[in-house]
Amino acid sequence: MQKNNKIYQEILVCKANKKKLLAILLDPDKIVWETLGSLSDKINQSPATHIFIGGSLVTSTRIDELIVLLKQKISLPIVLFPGNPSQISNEADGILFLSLLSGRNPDFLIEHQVKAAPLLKQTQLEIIPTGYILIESGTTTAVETVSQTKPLNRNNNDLVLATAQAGEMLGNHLIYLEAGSGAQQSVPQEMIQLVSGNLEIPLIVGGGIISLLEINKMYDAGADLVVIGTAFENDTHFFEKGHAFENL
Ligand code: 1GP
Repeated sequence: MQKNNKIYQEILVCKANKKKLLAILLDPDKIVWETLGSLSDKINQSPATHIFIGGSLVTSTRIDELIVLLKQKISLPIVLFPGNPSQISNEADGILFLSLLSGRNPDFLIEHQVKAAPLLKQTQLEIIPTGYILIESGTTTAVETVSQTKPLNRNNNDLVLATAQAGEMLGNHLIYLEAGSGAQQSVPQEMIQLVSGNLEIPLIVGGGIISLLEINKMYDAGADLVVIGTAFENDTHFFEKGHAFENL
């Protein structure tokens, strides 16, 4: 099925070597085009290992253009993180082919994927099947609103673990524990520890992470890749503040 699996193989190698990964999430709707050059410089100066592009509510029709411009300056892998099939771009290197396992809305479990499959067949994108699990985080997040699903209770570790393991057994290559963009509370560390300790496949954690210290705590708990969106969007100096990363 897959045209290549370079991005995923590198993630596996990093996991095996305990090298932690960091994705900067860019929402195409929030790009200030005039400052894309300096944004690219900041990304190059940051410890980021991947760029994720997407969001729950993206309306921009300039995703191709954004990726082409980023690629002129940045050599990191660019991975789509789409809220729906309209965010597919053949300019990217790969796509998280997400299934929202925490919800029971068939549209986000399988319907969008059925619509996306013929489109993806025509691209060269590396397709990375990803079990996506939304965790309660204090407020109603965009993912919850758009998907019309409820997040899993942040105290119900057993249910989150069973959901992640079901995702792995279904053949997903990654599990993504998501608190939601701009979440009040990020995913609890005990939950990350439990899930990562009982999965073979790599674990992504994102949503509401706003300090370098917190990123390190996520790594220590067992996250293989951490996603930073809002904190970098609000302050492109975010990665210059505080101490260096221990694990990157
Ligand atoms: C959202 O996990 C990502 O899908 C990133 O969240 O914007 O809160 O960093 P933040």
